[in-house]
Amino acid sequence: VLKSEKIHTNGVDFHYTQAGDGAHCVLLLPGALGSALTDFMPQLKGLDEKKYNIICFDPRGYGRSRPPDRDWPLLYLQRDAYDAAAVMKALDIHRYSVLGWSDGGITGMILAAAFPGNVQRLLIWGSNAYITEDDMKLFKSIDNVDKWSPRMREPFVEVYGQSYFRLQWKAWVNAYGSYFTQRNGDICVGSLPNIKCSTLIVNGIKDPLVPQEHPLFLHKHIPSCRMVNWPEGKHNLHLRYSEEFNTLAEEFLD
Ligand code: TYC
Repeated sequence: VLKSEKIHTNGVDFHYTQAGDGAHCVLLLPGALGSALTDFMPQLKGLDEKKYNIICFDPRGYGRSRPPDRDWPLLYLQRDAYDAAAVMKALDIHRYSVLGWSDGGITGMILAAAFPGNVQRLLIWGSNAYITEDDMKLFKSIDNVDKWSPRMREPFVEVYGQSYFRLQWKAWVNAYGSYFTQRNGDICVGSLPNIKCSTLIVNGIKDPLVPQEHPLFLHKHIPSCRMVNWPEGKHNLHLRYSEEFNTLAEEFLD
C-alpha cells in the first residue's frame, strides 16, 4: 500500500510517497523533474515492505510538491539535497539509506557528504559529478521532448500536463547547462571525499547519457565505494530490470 503524504519544511509543503513499515528507512531521490510515478514505482512496490520504510520525496516544484512552481538557482541540486535532509529531519527520521538516480544520485552524494551522521548507505546510478563538453553534446539528445519515446514522455505529461512539463524541461536543460557554463562543469566534485558512508555505484555500461568516465571517477573519489557493472544496463536500468535491481539494492542495504 502506497501512502501519499505532505510535510512542511524549508517553507514548502513537500509531498512524499511512503511504503512499508520496516526498521530500515530508505530515501528515494528522483531524477530531473522526477517523482514517484515517473521514477520509482517498481521500487515502492517491489522492495521488501517488512524490512524497509521507504520515502520517495518530490523535490520542490516537482511531482506533487507544488506550489511552489519550480525555480532554478545555480546550485539547484545542492538545494534539493538540503531540502531532502530537512524533510527527513521533519519526519523525525535521523538515520536512513539513500537511493538516488541520475540528478537524484547527485543530490544523494551532496546529502551524504553534508550530513554524514544521518546517511547509513548510499546507492547511486546514472550520475556524474561534473559535466564535460562531450556530455553537453550527448545532453542535446534529450533537450527536445518531442524526440523522446512516448513511453518516457507520457508519465511526465500525466504528472504535469503538457505546458508545465515543456516549460520546466526547458528550464531544467538550461539550469543543468549552467553548471557547465558557470562552474566549469563542476557539479559536486568537492563533495566526493566527504562521503563517509558505504556507497554502491550501479554502473549501466550502455547508459547513453553518462559515459564511463563518470562512474569511474565517482568510484575513484568516493572513499568507501564499490561498483557493480551492469553490462546491459542503460540509464533507466532500475525500471527496465526492476527485479534484478531491487535484489541488488536489498543485498547492499542489508
Ligand atoms: N541527470 C539527468 C536526469 O536526472 C540525466 C542526464 C545525465 C542528463 C547526464 C545529462 O549529461 C547528462 N535525468
